Amino acid sequence: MSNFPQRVFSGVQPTGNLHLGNYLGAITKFVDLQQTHDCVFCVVDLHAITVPQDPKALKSSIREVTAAFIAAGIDPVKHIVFNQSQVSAHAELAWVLNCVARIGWMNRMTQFKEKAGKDREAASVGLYAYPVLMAADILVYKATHVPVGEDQKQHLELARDVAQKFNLDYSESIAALGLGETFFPQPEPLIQGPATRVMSLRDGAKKMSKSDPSDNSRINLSDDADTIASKIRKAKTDPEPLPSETAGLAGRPEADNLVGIFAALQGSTKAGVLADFGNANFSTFKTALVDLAVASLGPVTAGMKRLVADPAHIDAILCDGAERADAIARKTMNEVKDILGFVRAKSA
Ligand code: AQP
Repeated sequence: MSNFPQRVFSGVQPTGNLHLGNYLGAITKFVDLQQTHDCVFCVVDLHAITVPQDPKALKSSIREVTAAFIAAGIDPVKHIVFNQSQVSAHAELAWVLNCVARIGWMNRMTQFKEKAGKDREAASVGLYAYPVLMAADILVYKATHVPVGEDQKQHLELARDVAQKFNLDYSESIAALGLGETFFPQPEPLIQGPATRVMSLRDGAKKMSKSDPSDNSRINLSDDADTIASKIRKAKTDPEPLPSETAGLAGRPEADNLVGIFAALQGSTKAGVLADFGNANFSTFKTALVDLAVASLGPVTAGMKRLVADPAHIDAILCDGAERADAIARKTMNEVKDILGFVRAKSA
């Protein structure tokens, strides 16, 4: 692991309605990590088509996610920002890794069960194979660190298993080619902070999600100040005032969620928030949360709006990022082909 240069990879699906969970669980972490790491951030459009997409909406979602990255503070010049379908090595490596991953491992993936629902037979093969594509996304850059929300933890574990099995299955070939003791690193999930799993504003037991039919369940990055205020005011709570210590949040999922959101937006901790708001009633707390959310998200929303108004500029950023990503991914893919024993043109 330590032999690999540190590199961050992560992705966001362009499936519409980017929300506060995506922002706090992933995008703000990306922004912080670019100070210390070499980063690759991807708009994972190949993942998006595992469920039906309207082509026009998909295209604008790809640009919108890119705009969100940049408006939040990601630097596409120092780091790499691109959309997955422009770098064919993702799909190529995913096929190879499909032949490494075991069906038993895939059958344990809880997100497939949730997303496929009752009619599993009708789900796409792509939805089933999604975690292997995610492993390929990470491993094609030999990424060592992957900032994600808690919902992606199991997929990260699968990526680690796939990397390990590839290294083991092909250890002789890897050594014979002088490609080191292990070819792929064991990518580490980075799941930290008070908002690794932001919950629905309508139900503290459900994850805030793009696909929730209730728009009031989430704060979208495209919401204006009035909409944010109205959604927070309507957010489900319980009748008790806030506790003054975190232990008092146990068994109070809605209170826990709102305190976690506040802490993440403020860059503090739940304990810090409760030190200020312990014994406060929800109406006082929600007023402060509205102010904080509007002040934090307002500039991001405005920046996104500005950026999406110039699609040619966004497309140029994505094309430049894809070229730089391709140079890294192509090298890995060529090495993988050599490891497997495929014949290839040496100039490729
Ligand atoms: N509620 C959440 N809290 C914290 N982090 C979250 N993430 C998603 N929801 C939350 C993190 O955001 C990143 C991008 O997610 P994604 O777009 O790739 O896919 P997702 O996890 O499937 O997002 P949704 O909103 O939940 O979409 P649907 O409704 O389609 O299932 C990831 O790092 C994810 O962990």
